[in-house]
Amino acid sequence: MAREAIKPMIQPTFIPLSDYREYPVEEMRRRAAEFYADIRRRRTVRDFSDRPVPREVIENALRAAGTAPNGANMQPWRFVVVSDPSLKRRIREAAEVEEKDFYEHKAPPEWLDALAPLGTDWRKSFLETAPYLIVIFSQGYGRLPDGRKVKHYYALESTGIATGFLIAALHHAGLATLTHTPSPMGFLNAILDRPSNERPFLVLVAGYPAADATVPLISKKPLEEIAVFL
Ligand code: IYR
Repeated sequence: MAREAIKPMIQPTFIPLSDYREYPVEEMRRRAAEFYADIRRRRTVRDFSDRPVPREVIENALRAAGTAPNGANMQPWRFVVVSDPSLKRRIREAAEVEEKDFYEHKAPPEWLDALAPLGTDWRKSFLETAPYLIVIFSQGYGRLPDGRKVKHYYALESTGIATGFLIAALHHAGLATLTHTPSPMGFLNAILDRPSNERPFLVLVAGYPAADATVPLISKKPLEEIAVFL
């Protein structure tokens, strides 16, 4: 027997789409080209300066991340912004323990080969040098004030989209970032005192690049390799 439709208790409220902007098509072309030209300058940086960054810049980048599309608008993310030197040191020390194990024991040769062009190793001094570590957690479920669980949908996909917005926002502001994924990342819950429904997603290192920063010579796939038009 077909399940009877259960009417949700909450009815939607609709408002006009008043913030949408249509651009004349030439302006649209120009904007698309300019955005690409700007975002393609973004590089993952591993040499950071310790120069301070205004907290307001980080706050607005996080507000931008918080506008990301996400499953059922549950906004299943939590950004823990770490600037305290002793917390940064503890994160570096714990990350380096995991990373040393990864590079020296756990990583299969194929993985190490794939990482070779990037020149990475287990040393993560940037975790102490950079002014901000934004530790991003994904909430598999939420909690109501009374402690009951609220189901989240597409939590990891949603957190990934928000993280993309955050990286783009920080780049737009003129900061460099590094997406760092120590593996496993459980130590982040312990150090940052996060509850068990929050899973570490990645550590986004943010700041100015060091004056003598270098980046690996790598390339991005051309459009023909990443897209198909049918
Ligand atoms: N987590 C390690 C290894 C690493 C893995 C991938 I996949 C990268 O794109 C880069 C590094 C590290 O941070 O060094």
